[in-house]
Amino acid sequence: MKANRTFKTLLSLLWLPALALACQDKAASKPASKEWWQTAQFYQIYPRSFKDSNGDGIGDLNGITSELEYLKDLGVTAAWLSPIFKSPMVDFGYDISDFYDIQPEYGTLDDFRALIKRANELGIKIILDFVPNHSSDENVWFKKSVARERGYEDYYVWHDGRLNSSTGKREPPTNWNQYFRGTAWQWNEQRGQYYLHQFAVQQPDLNYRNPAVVEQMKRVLRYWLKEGVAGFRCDALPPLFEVQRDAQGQYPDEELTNAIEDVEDRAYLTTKYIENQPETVDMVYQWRQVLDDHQRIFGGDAGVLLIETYSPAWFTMQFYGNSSVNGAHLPFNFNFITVMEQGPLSASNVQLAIDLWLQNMPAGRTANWVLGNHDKRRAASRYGVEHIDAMNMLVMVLPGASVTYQGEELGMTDGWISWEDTVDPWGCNSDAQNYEHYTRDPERTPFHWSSGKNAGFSTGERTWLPLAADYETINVASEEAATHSHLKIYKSLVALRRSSTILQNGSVKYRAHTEEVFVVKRTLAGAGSIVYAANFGAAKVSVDLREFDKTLPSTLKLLIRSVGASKTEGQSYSVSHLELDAGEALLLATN
Ligand SMILES: *[C@@H]1O[C@H](CO)[C@@H](O)[C@H](O)[C@H]1NC(C)=O
Ligand SMILES: *[C@@H]1O[C@H](CO)[C@@H](O)[C@H](O)[C@H]1NC(C)=O
Ligand SMILES: *[C@@H]1O[C@H](CO)[C@@H](O)[C@H](O)[C@H]1NC(C)=O
Ligand SMILES: CC(=O)N[C@H]1CO[C@H](CO)[C@@H](O)[C@@H]1O
Ligand SMILES: [Ca+2]
Ligand SMILES: [Ca+2]
Repeated sequence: MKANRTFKTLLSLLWLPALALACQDKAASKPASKEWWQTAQFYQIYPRSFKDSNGDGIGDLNGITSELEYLKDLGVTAAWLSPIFKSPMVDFGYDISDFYDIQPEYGTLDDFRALIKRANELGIKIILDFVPNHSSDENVWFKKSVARERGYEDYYVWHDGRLNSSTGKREPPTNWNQYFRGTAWQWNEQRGQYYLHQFAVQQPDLNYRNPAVVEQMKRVLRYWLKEGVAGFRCDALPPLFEVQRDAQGQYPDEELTNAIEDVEDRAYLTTKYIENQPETVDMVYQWRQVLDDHQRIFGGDAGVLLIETYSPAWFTMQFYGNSSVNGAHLPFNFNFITVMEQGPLSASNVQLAIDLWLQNMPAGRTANWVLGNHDKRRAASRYGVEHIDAMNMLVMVLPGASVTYQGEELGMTDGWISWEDTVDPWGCNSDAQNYEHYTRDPERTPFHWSSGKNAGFSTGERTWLPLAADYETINVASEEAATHSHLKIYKSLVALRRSSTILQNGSVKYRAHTEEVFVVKRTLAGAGSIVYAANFGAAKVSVDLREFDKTLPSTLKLLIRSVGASKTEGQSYSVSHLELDAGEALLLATN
């Protein structure tokens, strides 16, 4: 989704570039044993583009199962799969026609069970995408609702619309826009009413003010928990609830933002009444209860709830829960995407992104760090390939959990997709001149396994999206074969985080040392310190880290370095004259 305008305003207010204070993590250093998700490395799989097992050019479940060894080798704790449920694929699985079944082109329920079984054997947890806001218009619930079948009349958000007093014609109930451009209301001839769709026309919004819907969606959660999933990543939370209707059954219009002239764009209007309602927070607390109840009854590890919400901090942080109720384990922290989109890659921007999370996070909760997903330009394209190691290191040296979108470990960049090959509805709702601004296809191109046919993704004649051009050099096989590669660095990072008590339990101190150099120090009494230093600038620099922390010893031992760096692991380097090439990033240790 596009960066929210309110959030931008908030950011400009909080923009304090020169503030070089070291901050202590509130929740860290607490000597309590951690739960699995608190230090987890999550890995997002976009199933359509991960691995194709049958040559139809579309990734599938058996493909994922066949590559679970790869995830094991990466060392990740859990994989979350973008939607694998039955779907007409208008929004590539985010339009679900049966929440209880698998999309046939991805496989069967038995294939899914085989995937879970193999993942269990390898010690990898599987998390599913839960898409609560809407279903597909081909879902039987919607068909029954259109037909006003008993029990389904109010499953979706229906409205008569309003009459235009000057033309006498029927018009949509409000001026609300969907995310994918244009009105959020669609007239349904059969029912004789409009329905709300905050996303595409084929994605009608479920009505969460109907208790039957709330209960149905909890059933969905319980159903997949029984199939052995380790939790859910909940999709698109901001639009879950809309404001209550007034006494006449009407909804209010949104106001002009004056930020943009394109009347079709979501950002043309405010989203006061259609996003971030308090009832949405409470619904997440209820889902958490479903997961906790499941664990209480059936035992096993805690099921985890991850939340997708591009919302301002005041709203996002509420998802964690409050002093009396637990909410989501981890509301995704998108600051490395949203905050860093606002300006050039710089140490002060990195600091702002971290500050905005840690300073707003309620005490005792667990932080998390996300670099990308299938809605955003790939991390290596956004930050620059030369900074991908620095960013992968950063999310793993900071306290809490982190999330990798498939390909970030390789430094994969975006593909280029012609207008003819464009399939994303957001792109398709635009036109041949402007689609590149909206389309999300470039970050969804198939994963690169090798430099062979279709990058080893598929044996078929064609793939559902064309490959990115750089697959011959950026792929698993060649990065495995190289002495130094993004992939090898990524694996060392995961291994270090899994074994290091300092990274798991240590306190954190960080700052923009200069406009270019960012420094993090993790410390655990008795175990020592791990120091991260990265140069986001374009020139070589020499820094004195004693200015950052007087207690550092005169030298530090190199643990992990970015691909181009000329330093050697295991060697010691001066703390007062630490030289960093442009784009260089290091992890160093006190012993
Ligand atoms: C009523 O229709 C006219 C003519 O199409 C239009 O200009 C006007 O904005 C409409 N009024 C409302 C309240 O939508
Ligand atoms: C916590 O959230 C619950 C559920 O929304 C609410 O009823 C309760 O008042 C909140 N408690 C505090 C202390 O904010
Ligand atoms: C973190 O600290 C807790 C409590 O002191 C300890 O039980 C746990 O083993 C530590 N974690 C690691 C990885 O050392
Ligand atoms: C990152 C992500 O999951 N984005 C999805 C958010 O929800 C909409 C609608 O379900 C999808 O179109 C996005 O792909
Ligand atoms: Ca396939
Ligand atoms: Ca909704």
